[in-house]
Amino acid sequence: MGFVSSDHIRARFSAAMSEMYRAEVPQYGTLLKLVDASNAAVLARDPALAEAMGRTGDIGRLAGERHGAIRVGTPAELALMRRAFAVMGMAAVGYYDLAGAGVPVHSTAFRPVDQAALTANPFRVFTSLLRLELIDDAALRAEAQAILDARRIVTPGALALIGQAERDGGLDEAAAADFVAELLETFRWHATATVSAQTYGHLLDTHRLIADVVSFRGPHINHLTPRTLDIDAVQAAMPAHGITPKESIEGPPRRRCPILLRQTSFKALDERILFPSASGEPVPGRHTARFGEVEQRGVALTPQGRAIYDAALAAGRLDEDRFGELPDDWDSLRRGHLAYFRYSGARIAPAMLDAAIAAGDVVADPVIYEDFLPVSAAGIFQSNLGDEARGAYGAQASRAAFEQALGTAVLDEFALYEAIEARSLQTITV
Ligand code: OOG
Ligand code: NI
Repeated sequence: MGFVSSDHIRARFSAAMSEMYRAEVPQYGTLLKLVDASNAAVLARDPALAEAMGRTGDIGRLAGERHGAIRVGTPAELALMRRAFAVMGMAAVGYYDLAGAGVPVHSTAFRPVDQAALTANPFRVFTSLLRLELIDDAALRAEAQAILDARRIVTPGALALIGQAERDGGLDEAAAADFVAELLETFRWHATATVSAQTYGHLLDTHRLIADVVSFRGPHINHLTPRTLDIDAVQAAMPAHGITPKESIEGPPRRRCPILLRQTSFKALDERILFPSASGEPVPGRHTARFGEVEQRGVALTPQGRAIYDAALAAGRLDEDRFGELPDDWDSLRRGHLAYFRYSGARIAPAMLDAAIAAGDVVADPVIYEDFLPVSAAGIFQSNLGDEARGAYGAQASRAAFEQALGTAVLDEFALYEAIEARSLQTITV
């Protein structure tokens, strides 16, 4: 039948999205160049890092590595995105509740899960579902619901190809190319709103994010984020390239041994849009939604390591040197079971692991964190929605409702990292 791999479709799709967004938001193209140059500089001055990234295969994925973000309006749209991403080998990992941070959404990340797929292309999409139930005004809530229920966010062609892939178990080269082209339409920017200027105004007054999700044909990609090896350097270089970053970097401080995820973004563009009107003459308006972001990824922490990070974050102690108990050297992180590692090298008896590492017979490389951080995500949302967009949502996390909308449970990120570490251990033990 000649199916192409889901890795191949994902890589094509990621590249097509990048090309489209470069045309839509030129500052994104500038940022890509900046990141490429800074990554080359880091690898040139740090041969040990270059060697380690060569060993794990991480170096090959770096140039094409990025994440995007979309916001969907209904459970049916979320379920449809799950099916579309599944064609590209991407599954929903993790649950992020942002209502507590004043943003009326909950989210997951669609991403590849096993090590081979991640090495091939780790493209991820942070996907948020609007929580319409958090809109107080019943009439507006009903209007938004009706608008969302009436729209179709994927083309008939994409829908047919999703069905074909599900039925046949894959797509051949020609069908994969069609699928990528058709699915791209879902995420393209449309400067014409689907609602009147008046309805847009009401939605905007309720929450900027609600206006962004409800007023357009579908979930336009709102940013794409390349991966840098030195986010401080990129943040410092942005103004000289005409890009104004948000004031501070989200996530952990700079360390010798990077952990989790550090991110910074530049402000959303103020864009001209058109509203339909009863007279047939479009009404001009403006909308801010699309922005840029850059991130640095570090080691994935175990539940114990993550608990230390979360406690430091909650206590506002992130900037303290080494924030307490989370050591800043790879061996202590590994021996303390605070972070995940991938092992390679000679075959040894399990009890000899530490000795073999000390002798240089076995190498432990950090497992890269492939997910997101809820507090950082809230900070990224807020910096682009404006601080006035902070709602007061008492509602608790609603993971069960999210999973019901998705049509499946989200995968547990810790179990995935654990499996990557365990599989690598198997390859070196006798
Ligand atoms: C998503 C914001 C979260 C990240 O990198 O944490 C995010 C959005 O604005 O839709 O992309
Ligand atoms: Ni992002």
